[in-house]
Amino acid sequence: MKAFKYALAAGVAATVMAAVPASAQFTERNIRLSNGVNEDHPNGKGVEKFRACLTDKSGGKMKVQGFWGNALGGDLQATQALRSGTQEMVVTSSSPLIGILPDLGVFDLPFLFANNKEADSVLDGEFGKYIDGKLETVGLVNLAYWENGFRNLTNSRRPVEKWEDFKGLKVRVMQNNVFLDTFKNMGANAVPMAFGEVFTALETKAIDGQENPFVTIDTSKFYEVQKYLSVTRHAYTPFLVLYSKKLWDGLSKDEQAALRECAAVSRDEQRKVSRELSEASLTKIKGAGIVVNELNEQEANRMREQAKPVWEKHAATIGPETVKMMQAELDKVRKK
Ligand code: TF8
Repeated sequence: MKAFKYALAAGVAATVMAAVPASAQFTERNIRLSNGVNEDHPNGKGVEKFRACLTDKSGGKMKVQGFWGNALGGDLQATQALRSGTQEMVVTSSSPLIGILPDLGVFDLPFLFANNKEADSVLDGEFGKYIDGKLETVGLVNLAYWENGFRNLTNSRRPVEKWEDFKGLKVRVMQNNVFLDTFKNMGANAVPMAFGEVFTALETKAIDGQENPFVTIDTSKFYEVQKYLSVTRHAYTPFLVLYSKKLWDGLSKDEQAALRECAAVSRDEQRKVSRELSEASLTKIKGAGIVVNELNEQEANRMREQAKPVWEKHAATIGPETVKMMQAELDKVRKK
């Protein structure tokens, strides 16, 4: 029996050794990776894949410790911890970070992407790399773009079927001026608020509504404290998978390569799960008694028109070059 156990242990060790070249340089590391969302969000599967991939590539040396539901602070707070080198990683929306890098505001422009294909092509292509370069200058290494998703409006007052229905609704928006203006411009009473405060604010009716993708409305249980969901798809905000540049610079080339490869592998998994769960989440939300409405084409177009001044107003702050480059990339994708 003992011999059998030893043989088994040796076998396992051999498998691990075989995957990692003898010359590779890996050090025992504990990588703290925080998330604002809960673990049943698609990010849970993304992180699981990331962890498994890193274990494999580093022979078990690089360990990933996931934190969920803002346990290490909100998106912005965690990102600042990365910049000062006191935390390794965060998966965060780009939107709350525009104070750190104004160019990120380009992703917040209303009705920027029309579908997943546009978002994937722009984020995984030249434009994504261009933003990655800018992020490095502010102390952040972006390993990949994961999916947060197309955002939809929920509220407790009435169905929103045309832009005039926003009038007077007290809607929580992210701490982001592009979102603030988009909702003000629709006539809503927009209230910037950190994600961690949203559930309670909805529950106590301090606010009427909020906007997020179906998977977040589901896994953060907003559907329990909301009555109406309007499929507005007014923005697609990506997740950044960030590593502290300060700590990154102390990693070996092998460790850096493993992190990049694993972030890309888990990106594919995270997006796949996000898209599958999106449908399931919508079904669950409907099943919970939320009244769901789509926008008809005419009203969707009117909403898009109504949002246009926000582009003009914010192009200068985001950076005209960045907005122009985004438009050129989108034109390319749309021609394909
Ligand atoms: C928001 C965002 C958040 C994400 C998450 C906390 O509404 O969409 O859901 O940033 O990581 O604040």
